Amino acid sequence: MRTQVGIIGAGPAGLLLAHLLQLQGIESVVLETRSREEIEATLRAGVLEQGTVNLLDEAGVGERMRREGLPHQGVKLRFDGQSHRIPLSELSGGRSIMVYAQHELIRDLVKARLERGGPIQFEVKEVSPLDLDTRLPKLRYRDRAGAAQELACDYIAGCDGFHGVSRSAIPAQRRREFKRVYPFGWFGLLVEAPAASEELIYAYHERGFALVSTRSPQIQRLYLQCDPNDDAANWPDDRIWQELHQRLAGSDGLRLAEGRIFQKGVIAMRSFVLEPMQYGRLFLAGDAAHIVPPTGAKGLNLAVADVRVLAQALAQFYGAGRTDLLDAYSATALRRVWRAEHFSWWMTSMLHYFHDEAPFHHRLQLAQLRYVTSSRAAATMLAENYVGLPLEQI
Ligand code: FAS
Ligand code: PHB
Repeated sequence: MRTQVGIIGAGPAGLLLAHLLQLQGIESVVLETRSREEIEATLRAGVLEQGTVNLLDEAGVGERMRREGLPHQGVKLRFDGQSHRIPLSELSGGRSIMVYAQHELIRDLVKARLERGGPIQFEVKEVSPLDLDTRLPKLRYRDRAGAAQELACDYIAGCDGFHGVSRSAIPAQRRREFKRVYPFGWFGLLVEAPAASEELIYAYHERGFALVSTRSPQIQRLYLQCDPNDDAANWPDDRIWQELHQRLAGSDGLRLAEGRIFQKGVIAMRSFVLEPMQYGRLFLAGDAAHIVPPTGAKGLNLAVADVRVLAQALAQFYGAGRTDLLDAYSATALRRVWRAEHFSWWMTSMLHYFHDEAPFHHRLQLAQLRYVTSSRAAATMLAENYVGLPLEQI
């Protein structure tokens, strides 16, 4: 088999890249190890930056997002029992965020792909990228029926997430890895209950961080700072509610509505960057090349930013035979990656309780929170990073 661009992974990075290329008349084949049902049911991110929303609109896959997504113009930081609103839109020239679940976006992208006759091979196995430093790289794999297949490509896009194969296909001596692992994780849950707040609440508390997010007026997404090696079995519902009420308690009458918890899971917290994000004719995008702790809500948005740059570079190659944007892909993408890495580390450091740190550290965190919620300059820094710097800016 032969195609122009072989794409490993049908996550937001792989599917959006395939779509953007198709809009430019560039062929691609998406190889995915899991089934359509599995990828459309994977619970992950929930916040889309302004730039991501605009790109999905421009690419013609934003209709359901507009209909069912929840635009938010602000976000709240909570500490000492009080919530403090950061007016995101007011401080960022009218930009905002959209709360729209990642798996809903995956459904939209799979539907658009299949309706346009674009190939996605689900349930493939043993994907291995080969001949990456030649003019005809290949993807060997076993298809759903188990038959050995070989896909020859001009270029390969590694969009297979943190645990995929594409990163390790880069020789060790040709890659540098930058990482930080945090001494805590997030315990995430989905609840059938009315929203406690019309905007997200990031809460700092000595018992640990808590996040009040949402999916719809009936379904809430809640997170609690927990031990990274914790197990959902250690969290019976009454312990969850008790912990949430304690961490969100205050004199302002905020009261979380309880309800049926129908999903629980522990999420690891790490920062990771691979440099460069390219090797020969292999280009990495999204979690395959970088991970951010979810505190800054950047993971999905970075994947989108990467494939926007990569799609433009591939379009320039196929349209004008030029490779300067492809040659600059890694450096271009990494500028935004490091900005998001810094912002995500900064939000994580400010809002989580470091149990092993001295009380001096906790006082510093409170001083930081008081400054960010009282200084227009500091709040503007948070706001413009949270809604996302314009994609064309960095
Ligand atoms: P993805 O991991 O989404 O997709 C990669 C795809 O490649 C998967 O479908 C996988 O099955 C497939 N694949 C893997 N190996 C393969 C192989 N060898 N061959 C073929 N296919 C292969 N971000 C937030 O902003 N907020 C959150 O709350 C949040 N929660 C998260 C929770 C978890 C558990 C995780 C892991 C991430 C979370 N993130 C969150 C970050 C998340 O949104 C990612 O940044 C986003 O999924 C990245 O998209 P992709 O790069 O497309 O990778
Ligand atoms: C979510 O809604 O899942 C969510 C929101 C904000 C974050 C992380 C996750 O920072």
